[in-house]
Amino acid sequence: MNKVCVLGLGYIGLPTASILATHGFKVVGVDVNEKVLAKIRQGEPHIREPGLKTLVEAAVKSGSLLVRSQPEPADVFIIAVPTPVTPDKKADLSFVKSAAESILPVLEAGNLVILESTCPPGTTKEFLAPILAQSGLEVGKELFVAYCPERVLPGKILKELIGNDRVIGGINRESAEKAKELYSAFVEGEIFLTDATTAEMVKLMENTYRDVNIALANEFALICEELGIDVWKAIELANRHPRVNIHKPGPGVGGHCIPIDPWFIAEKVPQIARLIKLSRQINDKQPYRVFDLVIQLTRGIPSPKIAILGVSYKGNVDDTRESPAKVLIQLLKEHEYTVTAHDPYVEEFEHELVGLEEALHNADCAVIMTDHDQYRYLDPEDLGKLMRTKQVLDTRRVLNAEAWRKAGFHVRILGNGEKA
Ligand code: SAJ
Repeated sequence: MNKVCVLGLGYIGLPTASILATHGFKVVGVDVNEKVLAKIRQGEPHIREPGLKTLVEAAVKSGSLLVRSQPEPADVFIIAVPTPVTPDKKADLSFVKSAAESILPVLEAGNLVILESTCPPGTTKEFLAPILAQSGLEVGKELFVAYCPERVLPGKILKELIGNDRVIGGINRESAEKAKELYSAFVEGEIFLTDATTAEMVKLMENTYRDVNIALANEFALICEELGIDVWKAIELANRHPRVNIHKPGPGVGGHCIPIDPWFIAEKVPQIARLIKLSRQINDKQPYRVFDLVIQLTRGIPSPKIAILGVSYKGNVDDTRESPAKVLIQLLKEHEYTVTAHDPYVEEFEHELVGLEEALHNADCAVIMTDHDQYRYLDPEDLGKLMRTKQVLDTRRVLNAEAWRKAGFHVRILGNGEKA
């Protein structure tokens, strides 16, 4: 195994291609987006991720990472393309299909094809393998096929690509063994072998566990508000139990994984996956809950202006996919609120982004939607002077509420029903 062709140079494909290229492999990265290719050719990643620029630069400069718009013959093909969810909550496998079809002309006996994209259980066996069989090669004997989910956390991708344990599901044992050989070149975590459908399910279970846990936290938040207590304190105390790990409530669940992956299980077994679907509904409702709180806080204020702080889906990343802030901004605009938005990480967004001071100028309520570290250290004295009404709604509990209250703010924290 010398040459690896990585299809899809996004959040997973690009870091994986660069790591392989700096671990002794000749790597050809393939993407359909010419702009992405042009940037990478200059050693510039098109996504922001700690450490990635240095790595891509090194990989490109050394000549070990080349980028192309079409696949080339290689020993291993890694498919890392997006698998979005359709409006009726089914996996859209069209990118997997076109990536698989694009390698048909260059596949050779002895090749290994690895799917990394998140997929409904059964995809590798029932969807990918039949496409690859069109090459004329016998899958499992002449052509090895495995599913190896990525499990890395945006913001820590490079560290986790190397350090995390990996699960590899082969279409047969030989396929899994071959894939293990590849990942062993850079993975320092343990590698576990299983069958392809189990590996697909493992990936979906990890993210579904998190979604259901967050839904429970969000439900606890509503209950605690009703009971006049603080959910954050209650969760902290409950989590002192050695076998309890309740996640955090918040304004909703975003990103390209957790709000989507549970649907890939539900589409296969809609009658059985009741808790999974209910949790999705609970989490999707959270931005509406935040909207209700904004209405309460601005009641009686003529033409209220709301400043949204943070539009990415979570702290310290620039990714706005499925971000709860999008839903909230849309709702506010539909109800004729004046809205300004600020985010220190995000460069491109569907609504205009402005500087922090401009966002807060004359605002009647600041809404913290993302737990960027920078927001923890905001100075309420300074910011209060900019605002028309000193109110802040903290949906992530990042502020020092006492300091803000001292500066004259009315502070509302999602999930805290205590009378301030
Ligand atoms: N969130 C909460 N409360 C919490 C934790 C998260 O409301 O207690 C929200 C976040 O603010 C965010 C969303 O959930 O909007 C998802 O964030 P995340 O940090 O939980 O997850 P992702 O989407 O950045 O990455 C997840 C990870 N999965 C797990 O931790 C099980 C990552 O390891 C996966 O590789 C990734 O999904 C993926 O690609 O599938």
